[in-house]
This record gives sequence, C-alpha cells and structure tokens, in this order.
Amino acid sequence: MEGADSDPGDGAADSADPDAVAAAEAVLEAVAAAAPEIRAGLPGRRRYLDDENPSGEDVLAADVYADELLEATLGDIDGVGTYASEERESTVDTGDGAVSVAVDPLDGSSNLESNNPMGTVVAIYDGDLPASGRDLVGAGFVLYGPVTTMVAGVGAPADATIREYLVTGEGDREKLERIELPDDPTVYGFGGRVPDWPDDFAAYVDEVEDELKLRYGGAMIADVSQVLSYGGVFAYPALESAPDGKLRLQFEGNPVAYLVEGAGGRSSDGARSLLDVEATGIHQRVPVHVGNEALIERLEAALDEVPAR
Ligand code: FDP
Repeated sequence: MEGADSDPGDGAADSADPDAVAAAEAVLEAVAAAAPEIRAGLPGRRRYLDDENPSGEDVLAADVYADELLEATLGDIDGVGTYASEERESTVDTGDGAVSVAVDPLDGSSNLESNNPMGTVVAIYDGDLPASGRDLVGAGFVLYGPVTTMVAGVGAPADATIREYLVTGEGDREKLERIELPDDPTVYGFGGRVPDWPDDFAAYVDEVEDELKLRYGGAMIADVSQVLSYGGVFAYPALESAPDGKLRLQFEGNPVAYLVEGAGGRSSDGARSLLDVEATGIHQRVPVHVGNEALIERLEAALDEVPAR
C-alpha cells in the first residue's frame, strides 16, 4: 500500500448510477459499523454446528451470527433490494431497492479454530443476482487482523479508487491510504493441495517460486491483503478434482477482482478478467488469480486450455 493521495475519484464514478453508488457507500459504512460486533462475537462461537452451507462446507456458530447480523443491518438500507450470503441457499428480498448485496460474512472462518486472521467480504451490484462483475458499484472487505481494517471502493469497476480504512471500536471508518499495488512484487500464496494442481499451473508455480516468497494463510482476504501490501499474486486455482476451483464468483471472485483491478492489478479465471466471467448462479465457483499485471499475464500464458466462462 503506497503513500497518501489527494483523493481523486473518491466517491461516485461518472459511469455508475449515483443512487446505486450512494447505496454502496451506505452498505460499506454499515459493514464497518457491524465489524466490532462481529469481532466481539467470535470468542464464544468457535464451535462447528451440525450443518453445511450451500457449498457443502461445515458451518461455525460465528458464520451464522455474522450472517444474521449483516442481513438485519444491510437489509434496512434504502436502495438495497436483495441480500445474498454464502451461508444461504437463496437470496433474501429486502425491499424495492435496485441494488443487491452479496456477502461472505466470515471469509476464512476455518481459521477461527487456529486463531488466524479472517474477514468479511461484500460485493454491491446494481441489479439482480447472479450479476456480472461489470455491474459492481462497490466492494470491500473487513480484515480482522491485529487491528480491524477495511479496504473498499465505490463506483464502476473502471473508475473506482481503492482505499484502506481503520475501523474503530465504535465501527467508524478512519481514512488511511489509497491502495496501489507496489511495482516490485514479493509474495505469492496459492490454495489447494499441490498434487491436485494441474500440470500447467504447477509449471507456473515453478517459475514464480524462484522469484517470490511464499506466504499463504488460508483466508482469501488475509492473503489478498498481503498482495495489496507487498505486491505479488494470490490464487485459488482450478484443481484436478475441482476444475472450477473453490471460491465463489458472486461473493469472493468479483469483489477481490474489483479491489485488485482498482488498485492497478489484474484478475483472471485463467483466460479473462473475473469481471468478465458470465454469471450463471449465486453459488457458482471460479478459479481465482489476482495480483500484479505482469504476473497474471504470465499465468494466462502458462495455462493451456481454459474453458469459456
Ligand atoms: P474457508 O473455507 O475457511 O472459509 O472461502 C473459502 C476459504 O476459506 C477462503 O477464504 C480461503 O482462501 C480458502 O477457503 C482456504 O481453503 P484451503 O483450506 O483449501 O486452503
């Protein structure tokens, strides 16, 4: 994350609907306001429930707590008509607003057991779900690290300025720096078991591990935050056992693509920006690769055949 700036483009982008951008700002403020409560609720909710989410993953009490809190908070915002969450099979109709929010209430929640960082991710779309990443009018994440921070932007993807905020104990946002990926990348982190990586991806890893330092923590938001801070590449790639990878387009792929591209980097499913992947379902999965432009271009050149998406 590089030095402070004079705030160009903070706020509404020309090509996005101003009402939708205002709703996106309100959503991001509400997510920050909920963050202290979500964080304070974690210590007593580290147990797994006898339940799975729509993606077949075990659910922690903390996942449910954060989801219910965010639905109540975000559903009340003027302009928000739909709430969707990784923890719910279907979307929730919250009123007649045009904007839809897609939330991963606790990204990386398996890190709760080991007490490692995790986050809350939010994507705000101008339209119904599932939606294209090109319909985003804002995105952000809260990182529950040693301090609580938010990284967020509003406006159309091509116009967004991405900024880091400190989230205070009262849930207020204090502006920190504008985020731009450093020119000299230093870190990489890739999910999935190594024997499950396709050969072409494994060949790419052989290249980058000679140049970069491995840093993988198992929570997408924390791993992407390292890339935003130090430059590099994060991926949860296609696997032999899961050709669409693990992460979900609406809740994870699109918002991190928006943030990393807005910070001067690139995103890819292996062949195209994640923002150009066709949206086919709420819980659709997609291989996620984000980072410095040159590293993503080399990745796309290294992968043999990427299906149309
Ligand atoms: P988690 O299952 O803990 O919620 O969203 C899924 C996710 O975490 C990402 O945050 C993270 O990048 C990935 O899964 C971690 O998966 P692995 O355990 O396979 O590394």
